[in-house]
Amino acid sequence: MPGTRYMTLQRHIIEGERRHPEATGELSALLSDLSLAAKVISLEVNKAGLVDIVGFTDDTNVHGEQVKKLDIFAHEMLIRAMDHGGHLCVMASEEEENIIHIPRKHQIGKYVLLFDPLDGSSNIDANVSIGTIFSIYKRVSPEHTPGTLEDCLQKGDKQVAAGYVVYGSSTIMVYTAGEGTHGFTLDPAFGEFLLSHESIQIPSQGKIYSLNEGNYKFWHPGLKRYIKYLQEDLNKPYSARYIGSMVADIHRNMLYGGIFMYPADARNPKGKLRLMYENNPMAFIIEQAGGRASDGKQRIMEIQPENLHERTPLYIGSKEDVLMVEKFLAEAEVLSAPG
Ligand code: P6P
Repeated sequence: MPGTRYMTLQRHIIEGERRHPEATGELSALLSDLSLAAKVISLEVNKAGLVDIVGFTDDTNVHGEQVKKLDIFAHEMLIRAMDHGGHLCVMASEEEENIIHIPRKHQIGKYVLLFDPLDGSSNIDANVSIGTIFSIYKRVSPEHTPGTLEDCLQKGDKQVAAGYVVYGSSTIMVYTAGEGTHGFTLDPAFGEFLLSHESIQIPSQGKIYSLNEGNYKFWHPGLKRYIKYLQEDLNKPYSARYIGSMVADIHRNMLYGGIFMYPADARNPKGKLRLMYENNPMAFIIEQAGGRASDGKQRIMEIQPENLHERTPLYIGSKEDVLMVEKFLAEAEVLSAPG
């Protein structure tokens, strides 16, 4: 349409790179390669109900969870799309036990890519929104050598970029390269991601809380008090919204305001979500949008990872809401402290 300013993802990335004269263009190319993989995965996810790609495989992943065929497709698609661009020295996937080396025949680059290929995949058959999450670091091991586990075990504060793709009523790619958080909606008419959410700012306080209340009896006493506070002590109680697909839950809360929680509990002392593939990238995205992400005590991105698949509790979203739940958790610790 005349006068419409089409800002594609590629153009947005390149314009961001132009603001950094020292940039080599490698990160831009890496993000562009990821957007291509996202388009292909989106195509498969959106026709999953039509072809025999849905349904459980007889495989289980490194966490013993039954794996859906689309999980495997997305995992393999990302590796195939990313391993030959010459920008990476190593990859790691939530679906793979160990680090993924770049084949010898391909050039080795200076970046590290970690990803959760298809988060929320247990929702596929119910046509609930699911997502891909990615996190990018600069390597710390010597250049032109194969990447190492150390390259993959960096604090979240070291990320140079992070993003997610939510495959829902439309396919939206949200990314940050440290200069704000921006969202792009895939226009299937010409297969481009177009800028739809520029410089997202999450409300400092929301009206939505998201967590699995079925785990109530296993919760920390401070969390029980916090949830009762949201339900009983405010003029207008918060709304409970929980899709069970973190990319969709966090995306909604980032746009509307609110808090998503996957806490530690009596059964899972570290919670369920993975630090490297889910919590760190989401924390970078949310902090760049003015929000906060913690494990209930410290910022997620300050945590020094010890292993590739470690889990941490996650409280993420509007800054005031996350600070409030941290306050309830801390007060309960004091109350339950011996002596
Ligand atoms: P629960 C999906 O399996 C996932 O990893 C996240 O996307 C989601 O937020 C969470 O697990 C849901 O877990 O225990 O509430 O079913």
